[in-house]
Amino acid sequence: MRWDIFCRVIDNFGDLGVCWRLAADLGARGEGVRLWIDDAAPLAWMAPHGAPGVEVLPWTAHPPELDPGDVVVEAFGCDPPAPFVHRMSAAKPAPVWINLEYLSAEDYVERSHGLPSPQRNGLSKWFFYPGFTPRTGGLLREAALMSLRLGFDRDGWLATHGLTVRPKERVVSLFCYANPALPDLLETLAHEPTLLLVTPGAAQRALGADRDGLRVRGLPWLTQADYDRLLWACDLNFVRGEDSFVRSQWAGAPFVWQIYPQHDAVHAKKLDAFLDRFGGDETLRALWHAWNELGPWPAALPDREAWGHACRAWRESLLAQEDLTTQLLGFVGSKKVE
Ligand code: TRH
Repeated sequence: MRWDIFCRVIDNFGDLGVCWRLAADLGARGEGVRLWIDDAAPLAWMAPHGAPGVEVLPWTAHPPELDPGDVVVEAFGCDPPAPFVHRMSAAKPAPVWINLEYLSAEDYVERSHGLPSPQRNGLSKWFFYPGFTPRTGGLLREAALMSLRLGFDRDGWLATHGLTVRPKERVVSLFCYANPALPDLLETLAHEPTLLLVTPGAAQRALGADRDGLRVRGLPWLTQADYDRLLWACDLNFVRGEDSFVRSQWAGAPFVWQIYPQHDAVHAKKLDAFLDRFGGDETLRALWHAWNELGPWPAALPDREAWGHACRAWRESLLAQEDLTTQLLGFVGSKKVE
């Protein structure tokens, strides 16, 4: 099929990150994708070589006047341009119109996933919710992901980035927003030998020099594929937003999520909804709350072995679920015959 994916960047990299990942995954499955984006600049580091089957188009004030394909995905309610929507309603047959929503573990997702929203032009827009349970649209997971993860050469990959792990050193990655708990984290990490690998942006700006027990190394922006490998290389990953959060779950190592903060504190509810499903114990909850300014810094990190076990068990439960792209293809197929 021919797909049009519309993406408007609100801030950060998650909007583009998710849309690019979906576009590339569809392309890898033989679909033809046009990704309409208002700011494609981060693709220069996220995906410098592009992806088979994916064409990137500028979403400017006067975007190219192209006819819609078979499926239109509007990411996160971004409202495709009015002339394009007009052409959608004139098309015979009309394309299947999907609104791909933000990820949440909250209960409303199961209730809302797959519902239609009738539009004034006579078309239906279908809500498609990613999620962690079988009654949601699932999570993006490329077909080859787990086999690549299995065959991963950790030391080799680290070496290509000029990094060597010392004996008995723990490796931790850090991708975060500005975070007042950072000094507490550094203090805690330094209790045992740690190599801290820090992504660009807020994390790097806030970090100082090495100290006893803690070696700090700044990284450049990595490609999406290489960022996965960073997560695979680490014993503990600090992630944020939406896409890196999901990728850390596929990595299978302990992870700590800094949720995207919202003004009305709805993010606290969203964070707890995930913790409730994940089933973390009190030490884990305390750490996650502290990292999100929702509680005091805990005395210790969760028990490493139990934490690792919980993350691998969680990954297994997610692997039992169909991935988002497969589900989306099935969903679109069912709407086309109606
Ligand atoms: O950048 P983010 O904070 O994005 C956020 C969230 O999606 C949030 O929910 C949304 O409301 C807001 O954007 C607008 O975090 P996220 O979702 O992890 O996206 C980062 C992307 O960048 C992800 O696709 C991984 C990618 N990435 C790389 O490709 N290379 C890198 O080196 C790093 C650090 C990230």
